[in-house]
Amino acid sequence: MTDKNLLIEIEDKIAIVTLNRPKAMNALNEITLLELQDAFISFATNNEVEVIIVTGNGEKAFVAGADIAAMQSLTALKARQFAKLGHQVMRHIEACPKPVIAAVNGFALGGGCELALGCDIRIASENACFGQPEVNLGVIPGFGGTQRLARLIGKGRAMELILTGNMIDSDEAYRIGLANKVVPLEQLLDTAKKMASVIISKGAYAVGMAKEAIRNGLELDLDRANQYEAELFGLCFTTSDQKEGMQAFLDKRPAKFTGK
Ligand code: DAK
Repeated sequence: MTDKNLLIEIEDKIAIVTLNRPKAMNALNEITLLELQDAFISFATNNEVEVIIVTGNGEKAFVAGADIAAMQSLTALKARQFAKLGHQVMRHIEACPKPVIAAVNGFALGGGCELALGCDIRIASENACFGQPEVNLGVIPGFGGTQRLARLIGKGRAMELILTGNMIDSDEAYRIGLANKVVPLEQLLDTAKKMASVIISKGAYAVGMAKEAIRNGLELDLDRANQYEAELFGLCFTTSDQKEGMQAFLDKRPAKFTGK
């Protein structure tokens, strides 16, 4: 598989995945989705990667959506396959045992907003814009937007964004909890890397368990979710990181985690 639609750089345990179709505002076509899928399958087991940052090439767009030119003439069957592929990719991102930060550097529309929603944390540049404009095209969000947006920002706000197709700026995205923070564009990647480094300094096993507990727990009722949390909490006590973390606290020294 070629990697021309995606640029992948790995440094200091951080993988930076850059959507690289700037002439089409980094729109997601089938090949790009397949490349994203391959990338996330490999990150899951790559010991050189502990946090992944997803961003877009250029200063205008994170991802302006699914590729409208490629979608326009799809048959119903092909459209269903395309939507399924998108769902699969978002699932690989969500299920990745390593945290994924979206560094949203411009338009995050349609499938682009859905890609950001599939990530664990969203940092937006001041010029970022979010929206689910699919109704303008006579369709509905097809990569999980109707579900994840409502889960993240609540039913009423998701209804408004999806039914009007309106775009919101980064301040509004921050206000409603769609963006975790907003920074000037030139600080975006550094901010994401700094956050990634903070996460990497913790025990990788515990970080992965915490992600899993939050993600899967949200799909359960509270009693089952708490039970699930207790199981994962117990599992942490099989690790040397738990022993090291607690001993280091008692010794009043920084912990040296190994991710084991
Ligand atoms: N797809 C393909 N090309 C795109 C694109 C997109 N989503 N967005 C922009 N481009 C291309 C433009 O066509 C243009 O190409 P050239 O004419 O230069 O060849 C180039 O990027 C620059 O765009 P503009 O000239 O329009 O630039 P502006 O700065 O004036 O405007 C914009 C930027 C992002 C506001 C505007 O381009 C725009 O509104 N783009 C479309 C945004 C949008 O509607 N996104 C949602 C896409 S629909 C499903 C599966 C998936 C989905 C739904 C259903 N199932 C199978 C059921 C998902 C749907 C979507 O994501």
